[in-house]
Amino acid sequence: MYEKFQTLCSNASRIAIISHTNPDGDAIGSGLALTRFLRDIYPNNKSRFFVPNHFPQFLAWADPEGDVEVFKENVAEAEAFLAAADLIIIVDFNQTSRLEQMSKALDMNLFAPRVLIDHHINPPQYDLMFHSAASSSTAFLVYELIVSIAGEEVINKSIAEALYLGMMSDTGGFSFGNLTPALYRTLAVLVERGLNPVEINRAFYNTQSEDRVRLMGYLVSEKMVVKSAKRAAYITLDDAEKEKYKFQIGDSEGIVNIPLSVNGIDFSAFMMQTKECIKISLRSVGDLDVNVICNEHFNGGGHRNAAGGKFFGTMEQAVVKVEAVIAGL
Ligand SMILES: [Mn+2]
Repeated sequence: MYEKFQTLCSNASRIAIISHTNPDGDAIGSGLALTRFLRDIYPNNKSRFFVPNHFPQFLAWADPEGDVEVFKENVAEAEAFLAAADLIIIVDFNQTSRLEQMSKALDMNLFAPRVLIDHHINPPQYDLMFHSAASSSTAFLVYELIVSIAGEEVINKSIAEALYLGMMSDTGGFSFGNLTPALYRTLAVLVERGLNPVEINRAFYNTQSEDRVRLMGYLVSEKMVVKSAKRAAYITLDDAEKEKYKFQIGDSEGIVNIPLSVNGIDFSAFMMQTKECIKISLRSVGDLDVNVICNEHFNGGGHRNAAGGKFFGTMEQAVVKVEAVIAGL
């Protein structure tokens, strides 16, 4: 499998690495790590990393060289590269429906082999797949791929930082998910290769806007509804509140996890009004499968303990629906 990946990469002159809409820390981290690695070992190939729309401001520090290309900001140029790419590597998602307009550009390219590196469940078939739903992040799968091909020595500080970003953000700072011995061994290697976790933790957690911190305080104090008897809680956020706190893309990141910090709560829902729908995020602790709940009720899915979906209707209707789900827990 690793040999086939090497053959595909060395035969390709234009490699497109792509990740999903509303890119999170794992999308940006795994994509950047792979892009930096491919540029280092195949310097004669053109490797470029595209995401459909902008990543949140609190991740800006992760891309000092501007290696993440935002499709929406330069559609013609991105389309031209994607259409003519001779290898497409898909990281941290597996349904091209998550690409919005970028999927059209991809559909134009019928000849490039497609490689998947991902940890989301139920992937369709790709030409080559590095897939494990048991992996805590896509960055961990990228790490395994890099080390299998080129060894630990090829990991420099900037690759180590990108890998760490993906691993730490998908596990809530190594507090949930599949925290395996192999993951902790990997962290040791990343530190050996130049990573300073303190620097990255500070950049990740302590670079929020004042409005965002105030929004979190408001949501916790005024908007969190706790159903102790059902060990459940939820938070809602509507357009007027988003405007009041100058909501930016990425500001909703992590809000759904807040209710889980209440003793005795192991199901959390976050509902956010958007132009299209009410976006639903669900989290759980233990055996409660929110992927199934999202599939059944909210046109979505994800993982057992973290999933998302959409509700088409008003916020009031969404709340009624979520309360009904909670009542049935
Ligand atoms: Mn991920």
